[in-house]
Amino acid sequence: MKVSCGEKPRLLVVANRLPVSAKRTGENSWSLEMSPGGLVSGLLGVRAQFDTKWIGWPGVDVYDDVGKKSLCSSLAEMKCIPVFLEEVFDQYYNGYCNGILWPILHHMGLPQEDHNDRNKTYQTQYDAFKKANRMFLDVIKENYEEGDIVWCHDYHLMFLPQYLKEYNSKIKVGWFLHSPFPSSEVYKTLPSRSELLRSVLAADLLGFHTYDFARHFVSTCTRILGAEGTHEGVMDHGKVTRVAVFPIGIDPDRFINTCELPEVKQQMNELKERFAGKKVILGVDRLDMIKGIPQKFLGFEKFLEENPNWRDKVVLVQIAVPTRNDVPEYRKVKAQVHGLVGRINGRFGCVSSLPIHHLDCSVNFSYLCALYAIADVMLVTSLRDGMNLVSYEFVACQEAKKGVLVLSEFAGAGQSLGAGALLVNPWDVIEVSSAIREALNMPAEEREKRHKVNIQYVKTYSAKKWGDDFMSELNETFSESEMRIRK
Ligand code: ADQ
Repeated sequence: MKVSCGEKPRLLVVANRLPVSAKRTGENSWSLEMSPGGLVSGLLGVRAQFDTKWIGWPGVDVYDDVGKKSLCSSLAEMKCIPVFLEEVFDQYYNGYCNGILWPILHHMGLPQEDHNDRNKTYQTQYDAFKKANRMFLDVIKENYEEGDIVWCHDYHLMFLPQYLKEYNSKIKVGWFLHSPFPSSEVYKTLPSRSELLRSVLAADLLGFHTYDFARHFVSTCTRILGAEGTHEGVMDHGKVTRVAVFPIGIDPDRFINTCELPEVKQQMNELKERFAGKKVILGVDRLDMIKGIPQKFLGFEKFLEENPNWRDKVVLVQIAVPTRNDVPEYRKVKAQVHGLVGRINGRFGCVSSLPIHHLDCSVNFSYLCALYAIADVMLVTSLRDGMNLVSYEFVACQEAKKGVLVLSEFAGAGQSLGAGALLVNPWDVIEVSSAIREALNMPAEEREKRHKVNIQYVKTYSAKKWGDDFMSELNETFSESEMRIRK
């Protein structure tokens, strides 16, 4: 492996989005802000161990050369390299990635549209998807040095492993899926199902959050491609692709240490004062249909209906950062969420107090930690979720309070934190309501016991471990396949 002068191995992380969003402040000037999201949080823990460069879309359309050049140099200071996707972005990202792949991977199937229109739209979006993957390849080619490891992330880049190997079969390529992988019965509705599978199989190592997702992937390859499932992964046309499980984590110390800062303690005191006399249930999600925010509100409404004695003693604080506003389904879910907040606050609120505080916004890191730390209950009701790092972040901030995590069994985290959390089926409003009651009434001793199990897991299965494990498996897999080729 070639090592840079910093003595660390070089790693090119390639993901749809850079970890920062750029905003133009002048002809030649840009402001750069960290963008929220699980992938970013997970990879922050990995960057330290490698000489890492991040390649991805900068979150903004730039059409002029002056702008492109100045943005490149601003981003270079943060070891980020932009891929300018202007011409294809809408069809690639809003269309194919978020309109087609995202719902399929989350078990929702293809969106219902007029059949003829759909075929036409599908083809346009699919072509844009391929073109965007080629544009990522072009930027990698400009920056690749022999020996670099290329780690591709997520469903946006399903063609990249194949393109990379066609360019240079010696590149060490890993691909990690941050979302679930559905059963083959759902996946096979996708018109381009085989091409996409074959393309990711070109990688040396494929990673998934949970055993179930990896198993679904392997059996999908056997059923759709006629490939063979082996103990290593998938064998297709004589090529073995390693498939393995790497549950992502967070950097727990970052959260634990932030909770100790005086300004964060001050924010906690202000929040405690603001909600004095009430228990706080917290929700923190991207405003996405997979996060089950309407189901969360329906469960909470049921709880208020069935437990009148709690009505003036509990508040649900929901911080929902809007995402993917250009996709119609997301606008629909936003409207549905707002309708439910109005209904529940109308039914159970009074002039001086409302049961739901719903904010469509992102909050800064220290305020997020303060919110996690003062909450009595964290309510995660994802309908499907690759992992759900919010639940890990809550646990890391609860060293003092030892609050209760109510967690969807359909989040990957349901498998990792299931022993310490109260698991729920978010579709079952009665079950969610009962779990809220149980969490609010849970004795301190029981809370402590559950927290201990959770925090131990969160500290052990950190983002650093996730990155280390993926990288060492990739190195090992690559050396083995090199040896096989030499033989
Ligand atoms: P996400 O769907 O973005 O990630 P999640 O893992 O919960 O979901 O991560 C969300 C991140 O965004 C957290 O770090 C959280 O702190 C931050 N965040 C969310 N709402 C916020 C708000 N209002 N203000 C500030 N920050 C906010 C995808 C998959 C997940 C998978 C991750 C990582 O969908 O299933 O766990 O990638 O693989």
